[in-house]
Amino acid sequence: MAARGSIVGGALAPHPPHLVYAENPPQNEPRAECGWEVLRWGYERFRRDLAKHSIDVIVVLSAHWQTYIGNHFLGVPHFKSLSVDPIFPNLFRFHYDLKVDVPLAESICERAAQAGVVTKMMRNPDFRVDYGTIVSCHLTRPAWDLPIVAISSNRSRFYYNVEVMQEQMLALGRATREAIEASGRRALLLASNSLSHRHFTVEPEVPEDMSREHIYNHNQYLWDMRMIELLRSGKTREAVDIMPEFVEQSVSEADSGALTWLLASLDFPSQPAELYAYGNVIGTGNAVLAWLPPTPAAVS
Ligand code: 2X7
Ligand code: FE2
Repeated sequence: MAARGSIVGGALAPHPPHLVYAENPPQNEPRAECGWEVLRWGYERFRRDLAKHSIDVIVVLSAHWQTYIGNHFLGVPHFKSLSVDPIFPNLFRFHYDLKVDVPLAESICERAAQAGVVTKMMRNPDFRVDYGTIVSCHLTRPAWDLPIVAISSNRSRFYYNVEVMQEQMLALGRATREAIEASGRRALLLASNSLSHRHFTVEPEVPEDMSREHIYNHNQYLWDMRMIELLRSGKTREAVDIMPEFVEQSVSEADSGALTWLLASLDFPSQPAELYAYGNVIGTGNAVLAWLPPTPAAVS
């Protein structure tokens, strides 16, 4: 069992709204017949493994909350509203109702600032929470019974360059770990991003028509496989080292800094990540993979 004040585990938890659409939860207005089963069943197995662990809070960094001046943190205890995907309003109209662990958010925000990262608490009660945060949290914990800490993506890769992004995310990761350890909370961390991110250009009439769902560029696929192999063989420092090239070559959503932040927060695990699924959504590459402690039954 994890000690108090620790990161219990972490996951790469991609956020295509299509996956929520295909699950038909009561919060989402559109209805689907099926779709993207490999990824959804992967999330299901992840949730089953997660249920063996006790956690108090989910800390998520989302590629779709984009802030150009620093990393921001949700700083209001409760948010309730409707989230509509700007590109796919036909698939995602989700009524969310979520709690925020504001003290932990403040602590990460403050420690990161002390480490030289520009940070800000977001105190607007009418703020609309981004769909990346919502989708990753919903697929990880559909009961919404835990508070979250939500961190924005400072688009430093665009405003500066990918090296600045890396440096800032390493510092933010250290600050996240220290704040969680000091908080007494047992936390699960989520990097909310796809891997390769080349979209198809013509949408099928039926969104869940799986005959149209595949990778559209072999080089992007090769990059996804290279990154996944590093993560599932415990070579996480190498994964961070190749992140700049990965981001450039595969147009990856890891350009949000989320994956680098996750690996730094976890202190570069040498334990192989468990790969639950890899699959395509509108042609993008998505992996559900996690680092969780071995459970007693799994220890020989
Ligand atoms: O945000 C996304 C994504 N990252 C990948 C696929 C489809 C839609 O939205
Ligand atoms: Fe995305």
